[in-house]
Amino acid sequence: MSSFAPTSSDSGSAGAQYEKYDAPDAEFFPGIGKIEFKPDGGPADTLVYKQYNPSETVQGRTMEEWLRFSVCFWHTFRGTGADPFGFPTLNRPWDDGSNTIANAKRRLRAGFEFFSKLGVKYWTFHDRDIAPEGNTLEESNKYLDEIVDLAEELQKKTGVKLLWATCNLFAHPRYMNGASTNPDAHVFAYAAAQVKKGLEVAKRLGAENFVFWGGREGYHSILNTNVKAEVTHMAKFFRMASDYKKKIGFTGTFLIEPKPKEPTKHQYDYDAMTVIGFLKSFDLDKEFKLNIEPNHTTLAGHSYEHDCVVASAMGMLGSIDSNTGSPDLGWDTDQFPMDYKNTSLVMKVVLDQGGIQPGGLNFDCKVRRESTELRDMFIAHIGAMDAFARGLKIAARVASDGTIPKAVQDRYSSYSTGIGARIESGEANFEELEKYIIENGEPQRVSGEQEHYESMLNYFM
Ligand code: XUL
Ligand code: CO
Repeated sequence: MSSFAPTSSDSGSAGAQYEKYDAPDAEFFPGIGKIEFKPDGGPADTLVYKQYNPSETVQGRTMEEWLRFSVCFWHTFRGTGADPFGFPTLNRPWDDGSNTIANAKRRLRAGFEFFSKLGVKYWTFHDRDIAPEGNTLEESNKYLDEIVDLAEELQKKTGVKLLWATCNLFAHPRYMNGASTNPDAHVFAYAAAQVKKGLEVAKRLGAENFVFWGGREGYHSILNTNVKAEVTHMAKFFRMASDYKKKIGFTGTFLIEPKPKEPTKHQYDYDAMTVIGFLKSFDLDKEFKLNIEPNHTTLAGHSYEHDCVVASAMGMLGSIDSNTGSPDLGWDTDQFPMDYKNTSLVMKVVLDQGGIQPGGLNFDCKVRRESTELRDMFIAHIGAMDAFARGLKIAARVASDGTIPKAVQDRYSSYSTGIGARIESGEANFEELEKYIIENGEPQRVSGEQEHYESMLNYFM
């Protein structure tokens, strides 16, 4: 059996070039200072904010309050640039590639320097991103505790907070047939034990949310799969997690992150409406909200903003993994979102529902494997933060101008009076509606004016 625990050969720092990063005051990004707001920056000034001004007020709140940006640890501090066809490419001079506590601590210190220089207030992680997995649960928990001690210290020192934590229930071979949907109850139990610890850690670090992404909760072949058993077990797992959350007094919001496919051919948490239907079917909808990732939304065949719109309409939009894909590729490329139209449509949803707190905009994004330098990590985040800041300002102008919201409101005005008001209030029935049609005949044809709306939006871009 292969070992997941740190081995004696990698129990320390792998060489002198890494040792300087072991010092508590080591600098990981020399030459890059705190990123500043410089609205008159030129096109090549990609290491300054030109749109994101954290203290600027938009619709009664600061940009920082609306946007609640977060850096994810897995892509940004565990990504190497390796892909199924090639080896690591990214220059991360502190990372010796070893599975040691010393290396984990260097990555974490690098992370907090990065968050602070960027000026984001939140971070996110999976349990196994920040600490090595051991050969037993007890060993893994011990490593995690040691790293969480440091995370707690760095959070205190920098003021950076934990937007959400999650458990990696998909990478280890034990989870190859699923975690809570695994046909083997022994694996279900392991996943439960791992999430129990994950919740304790989340509570300790003051996580404002806790995410469940069902990375292997689905199937590749229906021939070997009992769908009813699997989704029922998943619901039982969520119920137990919710019970334990209450038991330990963890107050963060539980979020499920939909994704239609990859790694399995069919994932049970296909998209926002599917997850909402699942939660309602198992009476879990009061315990959970959704963490929407637009790259997953487009993989499900929807437009970028669709799942944010649907989740919000149902009162279930809890947080956003704000990335983008390449719809021409058809897999999860986790790119940094740079498109103003996409960010405007998402921020319109956030604005209309009164904010995303206690969720945020988490950059579940990775730099391209060709973007090898440390400055590329900054440029990517800055560009995406600027895109969302610009999107916020556009959405705010759409709202304060009022033309588009008023036009949409007018489009539904027939429900305010007469027969429409009786439908709204639930008083109307089929017999009454039939009588209404016999008396009033054919409805008038009313233009949907899609092009008019598209042109109006472009006015604000
Ligand atoms: C995978 C994905 C995950 C979740 C957390 O596609 O988005 O990183 O965000 O497990
Ligand atoms: Co995600």
